[in-house]
Amino acid sequence: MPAKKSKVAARPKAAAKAKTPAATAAGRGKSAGGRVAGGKPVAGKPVAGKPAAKKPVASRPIASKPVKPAAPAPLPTPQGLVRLLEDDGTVQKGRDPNLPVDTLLFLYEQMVQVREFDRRMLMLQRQGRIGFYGPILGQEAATVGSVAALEPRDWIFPALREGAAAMMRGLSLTEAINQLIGNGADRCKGRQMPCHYTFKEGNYYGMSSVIGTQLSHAVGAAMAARIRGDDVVVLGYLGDGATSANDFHCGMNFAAVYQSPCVLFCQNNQWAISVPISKQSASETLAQKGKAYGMPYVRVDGNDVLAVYSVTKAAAERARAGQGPTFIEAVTYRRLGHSSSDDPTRYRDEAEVKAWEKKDPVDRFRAYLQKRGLWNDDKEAAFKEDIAQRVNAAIAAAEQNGPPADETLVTDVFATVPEPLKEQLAEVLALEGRGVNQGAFPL
Ligand SMILES: Cc1ncc(C[n+]2csc(CCOP(=O)(O)OP(=O)(O)O)c2C)c(N)n1
Ligand SMILES: [Mg+2]
Repeated sequence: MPAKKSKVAARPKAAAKAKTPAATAAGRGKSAGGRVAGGKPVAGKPVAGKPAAKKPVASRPIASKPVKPAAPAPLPTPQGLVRLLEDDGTVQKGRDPNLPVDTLLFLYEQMVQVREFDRRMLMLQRQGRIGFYGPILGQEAATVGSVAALEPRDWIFPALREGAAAMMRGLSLTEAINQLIGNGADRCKGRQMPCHYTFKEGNYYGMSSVIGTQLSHAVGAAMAARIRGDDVVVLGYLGDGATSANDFHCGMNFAAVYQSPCVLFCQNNQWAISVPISKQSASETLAQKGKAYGMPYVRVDGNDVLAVYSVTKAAAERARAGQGPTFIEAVTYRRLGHSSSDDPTRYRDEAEVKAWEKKDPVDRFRAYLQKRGLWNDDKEAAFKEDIAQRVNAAIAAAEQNGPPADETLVTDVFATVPEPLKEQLAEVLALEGRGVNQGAFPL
C-alpha cells in the first residue's frame, strides 16, 4: 500500500516518473476530462433511476473523510455490450471519446508491445529458456485500456493475465524476463512461479495463482486507503473462472457493503483452462452478478480499447468521488492456451478461435488510428522493428544474469538466520560443484 502519512508518497516513483503519454496525460487530468465520452454516458441510458451509491459513504462504518460532491458521468446500462469501435475501426457517430493523441498512441504502443513480448516469451519457453508462460493474445485491449484509465497513484491487483499492467507502470522488459527466468536479478529470486510479476514501485500487487484471492485483498486495500485518507482507487482483476471462487463472493460483498473505492474488472475470456463459460455460470451475463451484491455493473466489449478505457475511467471516477465500487465484465477471448503447459486443441473448436481472430483488438484500433490519420504503414513497420529490438535487447540483458545465490535459500525469512538453517545451507554449499545441485528447465 502507499507509504504512510503522505498522500504524495502514495504516488509510485516509477509511475510518477514514467514518461508515457498516458501517465502524463492522466497526471494532468486531461486524458478524458474525468468523464466518459467527454461528459456523456458512452452508451444507452444511465443506470436506470438509481443513485450511484445506496447510502452516503460518510455514514458507513469505515468512512474517515467526507465524500466529495462530484458526481461522475453515469455508467451505461448493463443490458447491452458497451462498444464504441466497429470492427472496421469506425466510431459510431457522436461517440468518440476524443482522447488526446498521446493517450491514443500510448494505448496502441502498449498493445503491440505486449503482443510481441508474448510471442517471444512463448518461443523462449519452447526453447527451454524459461519454464512457463501465460499468454494474453486477444486480450490486449482489456488490460491496456483499463490500466490506462487509472491515475498513476492508483493500485492494481492483477489476476493471471495482467503482466502488461506492470510494464505500463514501469517494470522494464528486462526485469520481466528476469522474473520469467527466475535468475539472481529477479526481485523474487526465483521463488515465484514464472509469469507472476510483482512491482511495488508501480503500485502493482504481486500476482497469485490462487484464483480469486486477490479480490478480497483489492477490496480491503481500497478500504484501507480510504481510512488513511489516501486519494487512491484500486483496480482488481479476475477471470471468468474466478466468479466461481469463494473469494469472489467475499470480495464483491465487502466491496458493496463498505462502498470500497475499487473497480472489479472481470476479463471474461470465455474459458477457464478447459471449462467454457457455459459451464462456469448459468447467469445470462457475468456483469449482472454485480446486481446481486448491490453495486453498479457494466458489460463492455473487451476487444474495444476505447470502450474499455471509457467505462473503466467512469468507474474509477465514481470510486474516487466516494460513490463506491463498480463491477465490469469485459467480453474478450483467450486465443492461445491457458499457459505454455496447455493444449487447447484438446477441448475447443478451432472455428471458435478463428471467429475471434476476426475481432482482433489490435487490428481494430490500428484501423481507427489510420482513419484518423494518426498512423500509417511506414510508422507501423518502424514501430514494430523498434519493439522487436527492445525485446531482443531485454532478453540478451536478462540472460546475462546468473542464478540466485544459494544463500538466498535462507534469506528474507528470518531477520537472523537460525542455526539449523545455517547448518542446512552449509550442507548445500558443500555439494557445490559436485553436479548434484543443478535444476533444469523445463520444470
Ligand atoms: C483456488 C484455485 N482453484 C483452482 C486453480 C487452478 N486454476 C489455475 S488457472 C484456473 C482457471 C482460471 O480461469 P479464469 O479465472 O477464467 O482466468 P483465465 O486463466 O482465463 O485468465 C484454474 C482453475 C487455482 N489456481 N486456484
Ligand atoms: Mg477465463
